Amino acid sequence: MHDKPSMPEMVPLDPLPDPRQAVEDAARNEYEIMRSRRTVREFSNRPVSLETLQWLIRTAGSAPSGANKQPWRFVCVQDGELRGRIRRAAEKEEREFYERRANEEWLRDLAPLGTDPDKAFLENAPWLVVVFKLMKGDDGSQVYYPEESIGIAVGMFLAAAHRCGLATLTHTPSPMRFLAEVLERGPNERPYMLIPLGYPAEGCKVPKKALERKPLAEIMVQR
Ligand code: IYR
Repeated sequence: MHDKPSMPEMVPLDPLPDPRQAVEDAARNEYEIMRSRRTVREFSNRPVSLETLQWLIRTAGSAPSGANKQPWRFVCVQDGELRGRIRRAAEKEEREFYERRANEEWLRDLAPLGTDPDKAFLENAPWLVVVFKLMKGDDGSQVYYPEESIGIAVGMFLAAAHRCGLATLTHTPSPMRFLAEVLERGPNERPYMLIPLGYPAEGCKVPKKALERKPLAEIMVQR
């Protein structure tokens, strides 16, 4: 008869990670990252590689869209001559806006941001991404919910750039028709937004007012 082997020393099982806690931590971490995004209006001339921009645009292009029609085009401009033309045309519209088109309330709302018709960032950022909305597919087919779709894609672009340590600015000179002419886009493309992309200039500051966000209780309703 053999002795029964004695039990080896036992230790308790490590608790399994709580999957719910993992999701909450991930969501909170995402918040911490995204809340630190700031719109900047002064860019450094430090370059951003074409490959970097290509990944960001692939990310934007992965957005959901109406019937998956992907009604967007991202025109990425570095050419100095084109950017000079874009800046001059945008500043002309912006001067009109600040001097005539904007009403009192609008100007009052903008005052804490310190914006003005000078748009040096259109030439200074390493890239100028001009986003166009497709009113028809390239094959002439219908598109659906283009406004919603392109808004989502641009949001994903801004978030991705921020997560890579890059700064962006959402600029919408109005009207923007001149962009389609300068960039020789076809009749099915409408300018949607100008997005300078790069690193913030050294010592770049942002307006304090722009840091304010509504508290959760004001933006979330639970029923
Ligand atoms: N397009 C102008 C004015 C402007 C309008 C809004 I609304 C802003 O949030 C910021 C600026 C400009 O770019 O100066």
